[in-house]
This record gives sequence, structure tokens and C-alpha cells, in this order.
Amino acid sequence: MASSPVDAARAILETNWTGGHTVPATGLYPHQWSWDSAFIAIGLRRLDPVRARTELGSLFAAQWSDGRLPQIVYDPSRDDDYAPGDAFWRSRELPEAGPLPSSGLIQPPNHAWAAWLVHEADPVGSEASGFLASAYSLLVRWHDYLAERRRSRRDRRLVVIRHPWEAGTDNSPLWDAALARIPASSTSIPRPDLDHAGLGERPGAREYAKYYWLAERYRAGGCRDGGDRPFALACPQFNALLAVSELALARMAEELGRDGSEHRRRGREIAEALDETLWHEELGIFTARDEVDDELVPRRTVNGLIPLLLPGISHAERLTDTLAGPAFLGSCRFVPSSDASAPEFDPALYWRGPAWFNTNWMLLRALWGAGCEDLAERLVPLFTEVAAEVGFPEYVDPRDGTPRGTRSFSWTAALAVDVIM
Ligand code: 9YW
Repeated sequence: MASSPVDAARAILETNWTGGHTVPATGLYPHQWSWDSAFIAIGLRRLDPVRARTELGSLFAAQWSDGRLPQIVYDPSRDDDYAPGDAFWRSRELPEAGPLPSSGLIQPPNHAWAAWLVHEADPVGSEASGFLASAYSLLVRWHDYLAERRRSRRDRRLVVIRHPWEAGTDNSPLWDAALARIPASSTSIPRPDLDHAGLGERPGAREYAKYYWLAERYRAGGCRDGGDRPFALACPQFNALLAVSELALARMAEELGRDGSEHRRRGREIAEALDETLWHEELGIFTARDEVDDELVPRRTVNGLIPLLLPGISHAERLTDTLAGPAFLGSCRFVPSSDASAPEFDPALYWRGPAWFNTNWMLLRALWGAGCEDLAERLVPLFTEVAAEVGFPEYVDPRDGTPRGTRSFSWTAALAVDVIM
């Protein structure tokens, strides 16, 4: 008898589990990624809350002394299997780096949100094990790092990313114009990723040369955050997740008998800043603001829809119309990563068109929260049917669900479990 989708998802999460954390996919991504672990923990909480806490705990163990949670925590035994690896970052030479080998960059701050959901799934175990209290204090330091060291110079309520990898949406059209100003690195760049995914499904050599230039430069400055910032953008998804996570910190504080009002205030402030600084009236969507030229990037991408997660966000109605319109669900079965009516749309290429499960999952929750049942119902089959039918891929063609990228991808399996259970 064929196994159920939940059993199939569980089997993937078992295979990808290392004993302390879950790798995103065994071949392509052999280490621990920051925002992946948070999405994975959200699914694991349905299957095994203890393991969900372990998943987050192993990421938290890599926190730097400045509060940052690193983009990647490296498994030193797999250093040749992914680039850039530990040999590139050499984080142990940096005074502020955490105790584990890690990247100097960061990823979107979905962790407090995940920690709160993991706590809620098993409050007794969470308190008894000290998870809630330790996660709370560590996550406050992570958010302090963002607020102090990554503050936008344009709007101090927002934070900026310093590298496309920090967005989680590496080759999104949002970063094209900013990257056009960045020189190419002359380093010879290893591409072990191309052993596991097609050339047409991964960022190209030109982009990689620029990604490396930026990473080399950040590393050369000791991964400190002062000085000039050749690449600095306020991303609507990154900031919306920070606001959602501030609201989660408020609930964690209150659960611990403390005052959560400062977190709520910060969450509200970020939502206001999204409205005042990142809304693109003509396009009807939030977008990134480039701090180098102080321009809004005129692109419709899924990043600009994620603020729908925030209760009471301004422009919610217009944003929902944009989501239902020709750029997104008006022409696609599932939400594409980037405007399906734009010339640069590519349904197979990574963050330039495919539908990803994490962004569709966030929008599903946002639509449920806003009572938009009709649109939400359109996304449900991605998790309840398509994911298992096509082997839990990294992403799919947004028009028909054809699988793309690597397979047996952990957050796909975890978020399918979350929707089904
Ligand atoms: C890469 C692990 C990561 C995700 C990112 C995604 C991709 C790494 O994979 O980046 O080599 O391209 O863009 O969001 O965390 O799953």
C-alpha cells in the first residue's frame, strides 16, 4: 500500500535528520541553514515537539557573541560538498563568532515565530525543559543585533540585508539593479551545487562571481557592520518576518510573566515603516528599497506579498488584489516567486518564477488569518496533494506544479505536515 503523504514526509525528515538538526536536502545542502531550521521546526512540532526544540536549539547554539544567528552552521565533515563553506568564512578566527563553524551572513528572522509555535505545541515540555526562557533571551539578542547593527540608514525602524543570500531569495529580480553595480570576484568559484541541480535551476556564474565579491568583502571587514555598504537593501519579506517575530516575542515574554509591550511596539513600528517606506503605489505591492540610490525597486515579487502576514497591515485589500491578479494567482496555479507577467519571469529558475513551499505556506496562513478562504483554498492542494505526488521538491513550476530543483526537500516535507495535520 502506498504510504500517506504524512508518512512520506516523515520519512524525508528522518533521512535528512543528522541527530541534532535537519539538513535542507542531503546532496545539495549538507549543513544547517537558519531559516530552513525554523520552517522545519514548525512542521516537526506536529510530529515530535522534542525534536522541534532540538532543531532550533542546535541553531541557537551557533549564536555569535554580537547576537547574530548565522545563515549556515557548517558540518565540518562535509566542507567540500557546499561552497562557500567553513574554509571560506574561517569564522573561528573572528572574535565575535559563535562556538560552531558558521557563515558570517544571516537569513530572514522567522525564528521567534517558529519558537513560539513550537512552544505552543507542547507548553508543558517547553517550560519543563527551559526551552521557552532560554529561547526568549537568545532571540531578544538576535533582534537587538538586527536593530542595532543592521539598521536602515533611510528609516531606522527597518533593517537591511548586506547580501542577496541574506534575503533567502538569492537571485530574485529585486537584487538585479543593486548587483549590476557590484564587481565580479576573480576567485575561482567551486560549484558543487551543480552536481545536484540543473544549470537552468540555479543562479548562474555571473551572479555567483558577484555573490563571492560581496561575501569576500564582508569577510575582509571581519563581518563587522560599520563602514560603507555597497549592497544594502530593506527587503519587505525580511522586515515583515521581523515584525511577526516581534509579536511572537511579545507572547513569549507574557507567557514568562514579563512585559511584552515593547515587542508589540516594535512590531507595530516595523509595520508602519513598511507602509511609509516600502509600499510601491503604482505596482500595488511592497518592494525592496535600495539604500545606495534610495530608490524603490520596481518589481513585483513574492517578498512584497509577505507583509500580508501582519494583522492590520495597510493596503491589505490592494495587496490581496495584486496576489489574485495577473502577476501571481491570476495566471498561475500557485504563487510564483516573481511576477509571472514580467519579461524576466522564468518558471524553472529558482527565485525568478517557481513557486516555493515556504512562501506559499506563509501566504496560506496570511489568507486564513484575513478570512480570504477562497484564495487560501487554492493553495491548500500544493501541500495536501502536489508535494507528495512529486517527491517533496525544493520548488515547482507555478503554472502546473511540475517539480523543480532538488527533491526530498526538508521544509517542503515539514510544511506539508503542518498543513495536513
Ligand atoms: C544556495 C537552503 C537554502 C535556503 C535559501 C535558498 C537556497 C542556498 O537554499 O540558498 O546555495 O542557493 O535560496 O533560501 O535557505 O535550503
